[in-house]
Amino acid sequence: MPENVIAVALILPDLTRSVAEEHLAELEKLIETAGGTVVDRVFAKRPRPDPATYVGSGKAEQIKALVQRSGATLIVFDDDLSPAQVRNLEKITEVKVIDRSGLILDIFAGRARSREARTQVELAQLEYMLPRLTRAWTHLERQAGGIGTRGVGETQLELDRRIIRNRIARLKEELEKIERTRETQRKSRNAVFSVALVGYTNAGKSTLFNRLTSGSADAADKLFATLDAKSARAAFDMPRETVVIDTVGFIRKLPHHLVASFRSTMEEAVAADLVLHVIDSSHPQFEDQRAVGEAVLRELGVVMDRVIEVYNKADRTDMFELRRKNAASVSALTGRNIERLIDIIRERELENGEVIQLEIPHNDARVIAKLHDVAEVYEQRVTDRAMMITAWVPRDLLHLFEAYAAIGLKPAKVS
Ligand SMILES: Nc1nc2c(ncn2[C@@H]2O[C@H](COP(=O)(O)OP(=O)(O)OP(=O)(O)O)[C@@H](O)[C@H]2O)c(=O)[nH]1
Ligand SMILES: [Mg+2]
Repeated sequence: MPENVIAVALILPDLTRSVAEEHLAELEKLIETAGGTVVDRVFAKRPRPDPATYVGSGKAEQIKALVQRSGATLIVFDDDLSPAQVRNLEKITEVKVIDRSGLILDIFAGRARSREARTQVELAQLEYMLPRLTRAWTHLERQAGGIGTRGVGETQLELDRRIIRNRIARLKEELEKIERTRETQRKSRNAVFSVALVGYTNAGKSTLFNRLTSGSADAADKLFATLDAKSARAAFDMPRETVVIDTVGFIRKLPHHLVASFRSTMEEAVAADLVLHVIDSSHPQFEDQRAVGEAVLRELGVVMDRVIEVYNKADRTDMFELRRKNAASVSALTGRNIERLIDIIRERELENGEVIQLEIPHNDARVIAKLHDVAEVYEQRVTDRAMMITAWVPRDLLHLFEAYAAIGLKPAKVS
């Protein structure tokens, strides 16, 4: 889409000018991400959107004049438009009109790599397209029916709709299949501790992911640089094997079709033992972005107890001191305070298990090996008969060692 674009936003009564400008700045960034160049921006102050033209017919005429002056070939609106609004606006301005959802879908379509992401994006695009099909085909409606014209008598529009509906059904089936495989993989990874990075787009999730793993996720000053969930083994020391999961970012007014189709990807993150909500604390709208993130997490059913807020980009604000529970202030870019965050992650993991004392006979080498594999051994003493071991064991694996508990499964004191 190497196009010259006019970006349009409404200022409704509950919005201040500066907030509206921030929102438009975000839209511009989305447009640039899609490959467009913003040549003009338009605000329309209104009590409510106009049902026919969204901005009102006077404003629409002004936009038309701007189009002619700037040679723009596309107009992007910061809100979702009805099919009728798009039709009317295109008629007035004589250029292509898309809304926020259409733009985000375009970006996603250009980014999706994995089979799952591609399937999800196509599904979202078709669902977005379905109710908007009318305009292209209205001239074919009301075609005569009757015997001998079955199929032919069906309007082109209905035919197209049916093809799309069939395709949607197929994509949904395919996604279910992918999800089932994913579910099986997840179950087999049960013994692994998982940490998911979620948050607003451009907050620094992938940069943090690269810090916490020896991974090489794409980190870039672009919206939606990441579209495929990615996971890698943690590069820091943990009581048991730990994976870190990078995810697609959230955005204000995310098209709801996308939220639905990206659910399965997000569910992987939601099922994680620990969720790090990454927030760009240097962003003028960071409080809003935090709220958007939290709302999405709640909607996905994440219990807030499992969430740690990571105030990132603290190098820009120089606010590394954060006396808030379940939160850390870091710079993923410079690495500052990352150790503190890792301590928090480790502490959380330790809460998922217990420190116990075990007495394992020497000839039970397999048990000892298993213990070293899944647990954190604090102390190990050799006696004539057995190994006396003090170890942290994940709660769901305690049963494996029950038979060897030296003093029952009571948590032991460690000094
Ligand atoms: N100054 C500063 N910049 C950072 C920090 N962390 C990330 N960035 C920059 O912020 C931009 C976005 O970083 P990403 O890691 O790609 O962000 P993301 O959350 O993965 O974004 P999406 O995948 O697009 O949702 C990049 O230009 C990073 O270099 C930080 O701690 N300080
Ligand atoms: Mg990313």
